[in-house]
Formats: sequence, structure tokens, C-alpha cells
Amino acid sequence: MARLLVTGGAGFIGSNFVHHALDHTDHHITVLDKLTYAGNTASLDGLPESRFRFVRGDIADAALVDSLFAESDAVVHYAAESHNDNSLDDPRPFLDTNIIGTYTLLEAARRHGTRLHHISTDEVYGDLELDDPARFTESTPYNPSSPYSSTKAGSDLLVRAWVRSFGVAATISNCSNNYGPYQHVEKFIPRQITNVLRGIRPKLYGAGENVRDWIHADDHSAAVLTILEKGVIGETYLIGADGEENNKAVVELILTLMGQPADAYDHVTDRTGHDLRYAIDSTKLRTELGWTPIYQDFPAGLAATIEWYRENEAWWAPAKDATEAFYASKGQ
Ligand code: NAD
Ligand code: TDX
Repeated sequence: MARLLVTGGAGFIGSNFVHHALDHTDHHITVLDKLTYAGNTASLDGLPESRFRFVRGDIADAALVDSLFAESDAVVHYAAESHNDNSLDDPRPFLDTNIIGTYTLLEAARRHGTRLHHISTDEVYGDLELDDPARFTESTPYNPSSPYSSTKAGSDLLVRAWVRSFGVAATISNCSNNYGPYQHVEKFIPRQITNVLRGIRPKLYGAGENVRDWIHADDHSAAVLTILEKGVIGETYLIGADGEENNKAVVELILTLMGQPADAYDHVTDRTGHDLRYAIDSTKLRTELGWTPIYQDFPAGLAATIEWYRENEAWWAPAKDATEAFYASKGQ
């Protein structure tokens, strides 16, 4: 049994991890989350009180972070400003949380000698051409495009520097696009599902040729537990499930699975600086640590996700109108 501190555990991937870790291990978990617009304690309803505690707070609050590190064996760091479109609108919170927040955790890890796993993204590597046979690996040079991905790249580099300069016991993982339950309606897949549920036509940026490499959030959680258990300190692991799809195909699949004509969507203003393609080669994680994804049937995983949003309108409805008003203001 270990005492885990999970930052950002009221967000999409963090809350999936908390459910997964409580189900599959005997760890005790404390979530530290600021509850920004993206955090939702309803994502943590029903967890066993004997093994779970929620603390509301900012990862950039050094005193609070210090006290929580003092009582933790390991920290899994999910907390971030995570949405590219928001980072194009107002980059400042991305610097505060992704850079200063991560720095604050690293300083606490250094003081307490605490094991830290830093959650990051494949977007730090920039993008690939559609016909490029290469995929991202752990040695691909960093080349981020957006304020979001550049602050995530910065946070990764801080972690690497704190490992080398101060001997902090950290690992990093860079994962591809996640889907599954508890994802905010601002993100592509939940936005389109909830649009259809509301009778709004799905919105595709530009021509929809952009490719994302989809992985179910539960597979991501299992990979993170594997790295916590077997990962080598100082190493980076890429997490991906060979799930490349272009956005147009995903919208058409959502519409078909929801009983609508496959072409019942609108093309809207493209994202500025829109990355064309992400693709992950996760050979290192698979061969060195023995992880394999379970959710390899994307249409089945998407159908289950659609079902979750159908059954959990009370979870997503409070955020829907404000999210659509934000997009409407940008012609998206
Ligand atoms: P999310 O936006 O759904 O959740 C982020 C959580 O962090 C929220 O609960 C929010 O309240 C909390 N938070 C924000 N600022 C905070 C602060 N200063 N202090 C404490 N808590 C704070 O994000 P997500 O999609 O779950 O992403 C989680 C992590 O995974 C991020 O680090 C992201 O970069 C990374 N990631 C995401 C994806 C993806 O597809 N969504 C893919 C790869 C990596
Ligand atoms: O309405 C939309 N229409 C559309 O075509 C939205 C919201 C998005 N898109 C496109 C943009 C992207 O090509 O869909 C794709 C996915 O968009 P997002 O869900 O915003 O994800 P992305 O920008 O790819 O980043 C996600 O994956 C990597 C997460 O938000 C990041 O946190 C993670 O690092």
C-alpha cells in the first residue's frame, strides 16, 4: 500500500486514474485540485472514504503542497490548464499552473525526497505530415506549437532538470489524445456527442483532415500505474494505443453511432496554428515495462462513451451553454 497524492484528480484523466487506482490497488489517495472550470467533484462521487480524501487547493501554493508531500509516498501530477483553444484566448493561466505549479511540486519533491510522476502530452513534439511514416518516440525533438503545448514542454524540461541537477526521483509520460467518461464538453469528442444530444450540429474545424491518436483514458491510467510500479527514475515513456483517426472520420462515426446521417455536421473556423497529426510509437513502454492497451476497438469504446454521456446529462449539462457561447464568440 502507498499513500498517493494525485494533482488534478477532479479533472478528466485524473478522475479516471483515481477510480482505476482505487479499483486495482490498495493505495490510499489524496486528490489536490483547485477546481477550476475544468474540475468537478461529481467525477469523484462514490469513492471509498477510508481510502480517499479530497483537498481543494492550488499546486502553486507552496505551503499547502509542502504539507501534502510530507504525508505522501508518491505524487502523480495531472493538474494543468489543458485546452489548446483556451490557451489561444488567454495564455496566462497556462504559465501559472503548468510552469509555476510544476516548479512548486518539484521543489517539494526535492525537499521531501518524494517520488513524482509527471503527466504530459504528445503535443510537446509538434506535429507530423499526414504521409510521414515516422511516429513520435522518446527521442523526437521538442517542437511545441501552442501556448498550451509549449507550457507542457516547459514543465517536462523542468522535471528533467530537477532529476539531473537535484536528484529528484521523477518519471515522465507523454500520452496521446484521451477519450472516455468525465471529459469536459469543451473537448472534441464530448462536444460533438453532447451537441447531437442537444440537437446541435457537430462542429468540425477546417476540413477535418487533422489526425489524432486516440486512447481510452482507462488504458492511460493502467499505463501510469505500470510506470509508477516499474518505471526507471529519470526516464520518459510515451503512451499510445495505435488509434490514429482523422477528425472527419470521428465526427462521422459519432453521428452514425447516434443514428444520424453521417454528413449532418458543419465546417467551422479552423484553430490558429492547428497541429496536423499526432502519432505515438509506444514500443518502449510495451517492451520494457510490459504494458498493453485493452480498449483496441475504437468504435466500441466510442459507443460506450456516447452511452455514458447519454446517461450522465446531469454531469455535463451545467458546463454546456457557457462552452458553446465561448465557441460561438469565435465562430467555432
Ligand atoms: P482537465 O482540464 O480535464 O483537468 C485538469 C484538472 O486540473 C482540473 O480538475 C482542474 O481543476 C485542475 N487544476 C487546474 N489548475 C490547477 C491548479 N493550479 N492547481 C490544482 N489543480 C488545478 O485535463 P485532462 O484532460 O484531464 O488532462 C490532465 C493531464 O493530462 C494534463 O496534464 C494534460 O496535459 C495531460 N494530457 C491530457 C491529454 C488529453 O487527451 N486530455 C492527453 C495527454 C496528456
Ligand atoms: O469542436 C471542435 N472541433 C474540432 O474539429 C473541437 C473542440 C476540436 N476539434 C479538433 C481540433 C483537434 O484537431 O479536434 C481535435 C481534438 O481537439 P481537442 O479535443 O481540443 O484536443 P487537442 O487539441 O488534440 O488536445 C488534446 O489532446 C492532447 C487535449 O486537449 C490535450 O490536453 C492533450 O495534451
